[in-house]
Amino acid sequence: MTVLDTRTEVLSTRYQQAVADYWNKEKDPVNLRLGEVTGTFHHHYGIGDVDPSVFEGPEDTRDERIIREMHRLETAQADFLLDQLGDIGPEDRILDAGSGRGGTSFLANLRFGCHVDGISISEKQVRFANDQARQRGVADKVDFHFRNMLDNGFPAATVRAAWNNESTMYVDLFKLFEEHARVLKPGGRYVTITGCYNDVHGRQPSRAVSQIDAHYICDIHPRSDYFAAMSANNLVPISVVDLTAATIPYWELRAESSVATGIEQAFLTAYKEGSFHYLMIAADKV
Ligand code: GPP
Ligand code: MG
Repeated sequence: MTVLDTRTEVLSTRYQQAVADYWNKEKDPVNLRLGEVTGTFHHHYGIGDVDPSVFEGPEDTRDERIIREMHRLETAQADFLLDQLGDIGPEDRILDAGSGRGGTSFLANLRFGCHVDGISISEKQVRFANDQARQRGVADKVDFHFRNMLDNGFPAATVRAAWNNESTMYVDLFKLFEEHARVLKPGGRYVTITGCYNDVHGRQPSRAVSQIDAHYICDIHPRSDYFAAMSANNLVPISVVDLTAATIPYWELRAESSVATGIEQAFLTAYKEGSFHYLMIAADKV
């Protein structure tokens, strides 16, 4: 099969190709410089309070301290997601849908010692993450694939836990949860951390949420869609945590950092006006 055939097979619409192009080109310091702090590259935001000592000390290393702190808060977010996965043993297989440069997958393998499969529609991210797996000496346990999360190719009922760490806003949730429900074992756990818009604010996204959509070419879902799509696919929520207040300090720090990308004020406006939440939802497959 040629590379072109593979690409057409994985990316079934022009929209998906455009999203893949975005992530194939992306090399923002906000992701690469933070990743270089510990060698674990994240594609999600942070949670928790900012340590005020980053604002003290010599001026010439202030930026470096802020970068380290942002990375610490992003790692705390991934740790919080992994806390929700339940009992995972070394023999289990778990699935990272929308795995980016691999950060959450590597932390999962470190914590549980189990096999982790990551999938991404960006060939470049898959290559980067597989290079990382080799450098870390875990290529036999952590494996990244150029695949579509709506058609992930794994056998039915083989996965103990699956998650989306800020990647559900690119896909139809009903199709996504149907595919997760197919591969999860009975009693398996699904977890997402996501930005979703507040149904109480109105039936359409706010201006600030629309700006976030335009920035990442994504389509942020209303909160209600998550529960409707889970319910339609035998995924029963067990825990919901509103992380909005916990992520605001990260965005305030990011807004004044040297690696701000220009989307910071839209996130701060959306969170503070209540049109948008940062939510963790965990569900069991029944
Ligand atoms: C990935 O993080 C971000 C997204 C997939 C965008 C949508 C997320 C929402 C919660 C709405 P990233 O670390 O690649 O983004 P950035 O480059 O801005 O840090
Ligand atoms: Mg980032």
